[in-house]
Amino acid sequence: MSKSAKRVKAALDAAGLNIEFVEMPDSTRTAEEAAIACKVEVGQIVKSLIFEGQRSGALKLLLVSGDHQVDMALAEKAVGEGLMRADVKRIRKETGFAIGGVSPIGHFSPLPTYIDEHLLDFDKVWAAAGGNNIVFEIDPKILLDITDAHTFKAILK
Ligand code: 5CA
Repeated sequence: MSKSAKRVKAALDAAGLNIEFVEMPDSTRTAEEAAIACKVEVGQIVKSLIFEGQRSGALKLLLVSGDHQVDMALAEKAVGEGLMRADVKRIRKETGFAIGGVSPIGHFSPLPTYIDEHLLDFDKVWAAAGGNNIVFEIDPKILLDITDAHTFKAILK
């Protein structure tokens, strides 16, 4: 397992969860690819998107269903400030994850987290485990709990 995946595993263990990671033979880099690999609806894939607060400069983590997209006005309302996409190099340096493998948990330091309420419609969702072909399954309510997330509304793609 990569260092990044080990960090995700350690964070899940610390939250009292014993979750098996699944290493896929094919890429899970995008939500569409992950849905095929996991044999689930694309809506059940968790996209872990990193934004930067325009006022605070702080990174914010938005967990969005694979069949939803962020509506900037709704997201900014939830977060309480303007948002812009974070720089890829900054994401790598500050979270420890590369695009395509950003996990909802196990960042170098925890980020303020917001979860698309649509993810809570499913019994199980799948998220990146720190690499571009490694994923894990989790109850979205537990994901909300362990990331201390606020809910927000995203919109259908
Ligand atoms: N492994 C899958 C889900 S299991 C995954 O990580 N999906 S994702 O949607 O969270 O990650 C890909 C996302 O990274 C894209 O939706 C996009 O928002 C973002 N992304 C891709 N390329 C770039 C880029 N060049 N700069 C900033 N963000 C990017």
